[in-house]
Amino acid sequence: MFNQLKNQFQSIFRNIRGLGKITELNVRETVRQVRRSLLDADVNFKVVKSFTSRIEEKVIGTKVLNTIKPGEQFIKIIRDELTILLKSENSDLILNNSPSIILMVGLQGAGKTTTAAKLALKLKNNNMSIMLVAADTNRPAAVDQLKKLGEKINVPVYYEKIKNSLIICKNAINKARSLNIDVLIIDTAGRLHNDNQMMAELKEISLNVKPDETLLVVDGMTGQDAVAFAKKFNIELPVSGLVLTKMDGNSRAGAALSIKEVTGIPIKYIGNSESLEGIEQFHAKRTANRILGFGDVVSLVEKAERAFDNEKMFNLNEKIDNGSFDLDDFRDQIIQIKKMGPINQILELIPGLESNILKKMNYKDQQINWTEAIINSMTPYERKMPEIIDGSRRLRISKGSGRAVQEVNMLLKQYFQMKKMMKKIKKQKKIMLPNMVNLGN
Ligand SMILES: Nc1nc2c(ncn2[C@@H]2O[C@H](COP(=O)(O)OP(=O)(O)OP(=O)(O)O)[C@@H](O)[C@H]2O)c(=O)[nH]1
Ligand SMILES: [Mg+2]
Repeated sequence: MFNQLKNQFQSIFRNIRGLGKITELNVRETVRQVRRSLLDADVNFKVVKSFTSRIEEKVIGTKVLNTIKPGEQFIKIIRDELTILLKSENSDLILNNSPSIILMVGLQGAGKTTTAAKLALKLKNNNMSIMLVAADTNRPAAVDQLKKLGEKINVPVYYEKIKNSLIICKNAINKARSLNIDVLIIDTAGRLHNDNQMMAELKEISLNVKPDETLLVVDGMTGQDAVAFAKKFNIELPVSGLVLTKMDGNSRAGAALSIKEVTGIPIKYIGNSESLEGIEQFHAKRTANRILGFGDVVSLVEKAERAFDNEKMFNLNEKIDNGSFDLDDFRDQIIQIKKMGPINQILELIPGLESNILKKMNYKDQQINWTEAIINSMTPYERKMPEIIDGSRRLRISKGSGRAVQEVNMLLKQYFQMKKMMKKIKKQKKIMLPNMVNLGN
């Protein structure tokens, strides 16, 4: 996400940090570079202009130049301003009714149906009961698409074989009431620009169902077009929040950085993959950190907390302690890491890992599947006692998993190294623990 801009900010920051002394002249030069990078990333030119002049004013006005670490102060100002640019008062969903209603609206193909299902899964995982409503009666396959998604995530989908989407919505609300559903998510038909009839239909639905949230789904790849559309759309229908989709692709940061400032509507979610887990709540500060290349530790920890099973973590600790960590445990770890999402997206959250290093690592998500395939091709005994895996066993495992023998060798080498490291950790724990007790006294 935001790779192009991230690279540019990293090189700007390297320059600032390298400067022994910062003068008004090089403040101007740096601000000029920031301006150019933002424009290259397709950020709205008015937004860029006011953003950069605020930075320039603050850096020069607050006498940053005379402080001990002017470079760091300068960077902090950029970070604070970027957070302000992205921040909104109400970026959480406000769901106070029973059922609460979320209306998904937007242009054709923006990602409404997919986002409806992603959101359903997310809220369901927060212990809410959800129902999806197939109110797109325009496209024949739309109902089936939502039904399939609903099946995948085990969320009921309300549909009817009639054309009138308002009636479908009304009936769905009654059904949701009778089933004590907490949140109803209505998927509507995608409209084209200037489609008045569709707009009238949406307005009618909105007036009648009185949604708690009207989420405008915009395709992040379309940059300033998305911003202009959101602004126009908001005049016709009150939008309570934005979802920017397809932020995983080559989308530049343009839409994300301009849309709140231009439209005044908060960004509530970001779609970052085609998979149904590919949605994240939008946080201004975390996003600013990511754009500037500072990583996002909070999101990383949250992801890990969700993916890692507490009991398994406890067992792992014990296994490290008694030296019984085997390849079954190794596989368990892999499975848990896989649950955190695509590896590249996880790596992006690590502070200080510059994007050019990431590129060099060129980590492929299949790699983790290949490792799993190799372990799966071992017998249970081999997994418990990896020491017995000799040349001929390695050959058999390689054939069984369809991976080269070198890869099998590499995996075993990594495993033995890991085991060695665990022994060291265990020793350190022993040394540290008595010391800590001493400190406590
Ligand atoms: N990579 C990626 N693809 C996405 C994302 N969100 C949606 N898509 C893809 O975009 C395409 C369109 O998504 P839909 O959810 O059908 O879009 P829609 O707005 O409901 O489309 P209509 O109902 O035809 O107006 C699908 O192929 C989705 O898989 C995302 O965050 N990342
Ligand atoms: Mg759809």
